[in-house]
Amino acid sequence: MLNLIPNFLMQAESDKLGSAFTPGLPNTPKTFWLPEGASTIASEIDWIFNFINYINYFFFFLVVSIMLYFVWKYRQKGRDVYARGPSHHLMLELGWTILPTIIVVVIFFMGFRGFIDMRVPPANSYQIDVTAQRFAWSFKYPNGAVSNDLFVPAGQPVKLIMRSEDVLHSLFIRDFRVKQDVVPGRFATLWFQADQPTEGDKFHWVFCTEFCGTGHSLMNSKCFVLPEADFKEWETEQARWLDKIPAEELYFKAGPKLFARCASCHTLDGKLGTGPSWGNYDGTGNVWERNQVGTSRKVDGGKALSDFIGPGKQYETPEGYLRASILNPGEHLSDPYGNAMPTFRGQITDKGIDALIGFMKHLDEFDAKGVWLKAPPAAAATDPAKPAVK
Ligand code: HEC
Ligand SMILES: [Cu+2]
Repeated sequence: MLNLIPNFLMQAESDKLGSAFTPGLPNTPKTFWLPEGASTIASEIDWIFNFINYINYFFFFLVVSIMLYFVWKYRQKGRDVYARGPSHHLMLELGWTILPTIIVVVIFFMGFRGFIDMRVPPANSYQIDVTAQRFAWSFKYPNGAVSNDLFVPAGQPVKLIMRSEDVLHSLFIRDFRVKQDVVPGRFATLWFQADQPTEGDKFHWVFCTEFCGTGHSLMNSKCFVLPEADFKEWETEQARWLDKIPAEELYFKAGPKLFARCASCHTLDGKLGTGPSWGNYDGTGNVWERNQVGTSRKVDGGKALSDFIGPGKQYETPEGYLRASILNPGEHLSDPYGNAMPTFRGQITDKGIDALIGFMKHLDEFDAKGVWLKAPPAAAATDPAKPAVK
């Protein structure tokens, strides 16, 4: 039995490089228990799931029917009647030991095979680096593009290399039937292949399934599967989108898009979340206005902004301080908040930070959802067939 395992492992791996998964297979249909399966592993997982489920139904009804029958048959008829039942039955004992053992071993082997398939990414996988932080996912592509929603090429194996900036998270793409914990201080990997491009604005949910704090339920992204050529185009576009925007248009073209990465903790309408709203919530003005020297705002448990903003101080200007709040959020904490903001160092470029600060300066030109009020009507029309480039 033991020397079967290495062959079995090698078989699983060679399948992977060969023809185990035929590209272009349709998604597996939605069932009562499971949503539509949209990856090449889905049919295997669903098969095992259904197999175990039917065994459960079978034994559940068997045991419950026998139980009900016995309840009826051996119901107490008189007060002092004790039937002397048989104390041992060899065939029965053997039967209910051997049969479940066989079933369990079969399930184990099927599960083990699926497990190996899921653990061994094909050599030609497309790699995406994933960072989990409270409370957002961020995806980085080989050409340097970064996004908060996951975009993948159809018909190609995709490998995610994942790490956490803070606590335990877990990436779960229900429709792909894949899930992997992301433990701080370690790299975790996961792979899948989706053959069917997502149509229009349809997508597959990417969830965090490890309770990671108050914003956990907001830690969801969308996964779009694009046809190979569209994906290439998206990737190139995504890597360059900021560069192409002239400086004076940054705050309204890039600001709201970048704000999407802050919106799980900061609002624009004055409602407090995990972090302070960027709107005016306490009469000291919006995020730009209240970060000027001379406002009544307090940081670090009672310090005034003038303690560290101004000529010759730690930051020359409020812009410098806001920039530092994004790159080193723990340095000065806005009262009464704790150190809950992740750093965006390496994730948002200088130009992106300029765009965000410009956005803060012009907040009065945006509605509470971050829509630019001065937008000419034509600019609002976007092609609904293509997911918005974030
Ligand atoms: C996980 C939640 C979270 C996310 C995401 C987040 N922040 Fe924060 N942010 C906070 C918290 C909490 C504070 C208050 C403590 C502090 O000052 O670090 C804060 C404070 C700030 C401050 C200074 C305080 C103020 O309002 O005057 C700025 C500026 C800021 N965040 C900008 C950003 C930007 C820009 C982004 C997105 C790129 C972002 N934050 C994303 C939680 C978050
Ligand atoms: Cu999480």
